[in-house]
Amino acid sequence: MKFKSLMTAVALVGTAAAACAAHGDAIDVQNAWARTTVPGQQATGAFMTITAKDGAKLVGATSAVGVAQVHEMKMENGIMKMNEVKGGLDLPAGKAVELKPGGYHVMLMDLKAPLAKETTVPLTLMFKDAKGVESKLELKVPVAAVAPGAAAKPAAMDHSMHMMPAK
Ligand SMILES: [Cu+2]
Repeated sequence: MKFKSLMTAVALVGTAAAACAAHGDAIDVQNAWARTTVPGQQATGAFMTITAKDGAKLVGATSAVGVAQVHEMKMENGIMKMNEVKGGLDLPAGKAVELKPGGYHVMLMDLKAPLAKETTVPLTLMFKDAKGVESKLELKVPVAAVAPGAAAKPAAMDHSMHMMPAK
């Protein structure tokens, strides 16, 4: 798959937020983080807030650490389930779309090694704009046990959910 390099940006989350804005990038990613894993754990989630200035769809993701998929988590018949978002996650123009535990997330599966805290994982997000033009955004996502800035809370429930990726 070939992407236009026009909108490609390497954003080191946090430090590069201002630089992104300065370049007038159409897509802004804030507060990205990926959840730590323990040895033997095959899957985890990456979370962030994405704003597409002119609207776009998040159509996919790739990562060197394993298989990446855009997932949606929701209740079905009283059971929390997650599925790949088919056709892309809609990012309405100018609206911050939150990917967070219990909702949309980027699933990282078939992990080659545990994700340790205070490391980063490379993550490439693929977008398609209203005209169908594809672009990608390369991120270095910090690994953390809980959402940065969020109050510490038990993560056991989220972990159990992530043990069952829908294939
Ligand atoms: Cu998932």
